[in-house]
Amino acid sequence: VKLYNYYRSSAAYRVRIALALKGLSYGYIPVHLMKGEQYSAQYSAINPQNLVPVLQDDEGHYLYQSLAIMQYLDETYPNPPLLPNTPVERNRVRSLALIIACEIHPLNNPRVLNYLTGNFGISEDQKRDWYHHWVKTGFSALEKRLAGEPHTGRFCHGDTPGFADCVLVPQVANSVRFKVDLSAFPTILRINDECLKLEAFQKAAPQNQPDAE
Ligand SMILES: N[C@@H](CCC(=O)N[C@@H](CS)C(=O)NCC(=O)O)C(=O)O
Repeated sequence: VKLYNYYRSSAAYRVRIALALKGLSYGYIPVHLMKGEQYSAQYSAINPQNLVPVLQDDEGHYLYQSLAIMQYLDETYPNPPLLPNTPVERNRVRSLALIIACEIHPLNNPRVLNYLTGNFGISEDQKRDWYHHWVKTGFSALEKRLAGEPHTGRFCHGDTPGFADCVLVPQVANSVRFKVDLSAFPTILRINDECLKLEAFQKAAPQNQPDAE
């Protein structure tokens, strides 16, 4: 199994956490996003979307999109499970993850930020405001749900780490890097702290990757 990866990519970080929670080892193939390696002919042939992560399984299949890769891992290596048992609970966990993966992360991707600065001439301050705005909008809803729903435990769903935690921790890390004030989101911060106590999350952290700068 090989993971096309970049240490600071939060989408790749999700998959690294899932792999670590499952206890799976993998080959790390760095794709330097800041140097534009995602646009090389070789990588474009692997992923026409020019994004990381891509997972290559032990039979050579390429697997795309971090949440779909996590789902694949859960189906292929069911223990420990990343998702709960009932359809209602599974919807809860997936919908928490999708608040980040669909409503925050795509708006704050480097290619989106570069398009705003490059094509519309917005300043670095405006870019920062844009980034902060979408994190705060998404995190406000996520915080309300996590703080108010009875299934929230030590982690996003109960007392074992799972699918939503794999997505929450990388978004918190990114938001801290972009200096977003997260003090209005105590439940998110508490769960993030709980996750970071675990070896799987530490192993997957950006600073512990071979291409970390
Ligand atoms: N929806 C995709 C998003 C992947 C994605 O946006 N990856 C970012 C890094 S976090 C990337 O490769 N960006 C390259 C770029 O912006 O040029 C997923 O979940 O896998």
